[in-house]
Amino acid sequence: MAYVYDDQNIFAKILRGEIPNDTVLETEHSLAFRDIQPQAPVHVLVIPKGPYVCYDHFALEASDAEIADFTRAVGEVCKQEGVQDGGYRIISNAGEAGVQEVPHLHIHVLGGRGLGRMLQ
Ligand code: DGP
Repeated sequence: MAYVYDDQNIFAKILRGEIPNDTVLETEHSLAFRDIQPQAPVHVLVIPKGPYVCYDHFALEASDAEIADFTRAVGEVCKQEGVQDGGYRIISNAGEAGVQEVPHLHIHVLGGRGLGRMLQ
């Protein structure tokens, strides 16, 4: 499949500094910031800086350095936000069926409250 990245998406604008954000972590290849519509006391979005539409695009085409950096950034956010002990959920919506609103890969890190059971 050919991935088509739209550089006018909101997260691309955040990465270019055109839209403000509440950054919690920045690394060489990743940025983490608070979701504008938080669904839990902790709701952070972690994105790669590269132009990747969704998880499979990133996992299949990003460099090992980008993948390592991003994976580590998600873990760092969990640590920094203090959700390791109480537990958390990470989610990445992709495409139409996944109801992905912003077409730049993002991992939601949710925590700080009981999140209920998602999968039966
Ligand atoms: P989704 O693509 O459905 O996985 O969710 C996109 C999320 O992005 C949604 O929880 C709201 C958040 N969001 C949308 N626009 C902005 C924005 O301009 N700033 C921030 N911080 N979050 C945004």
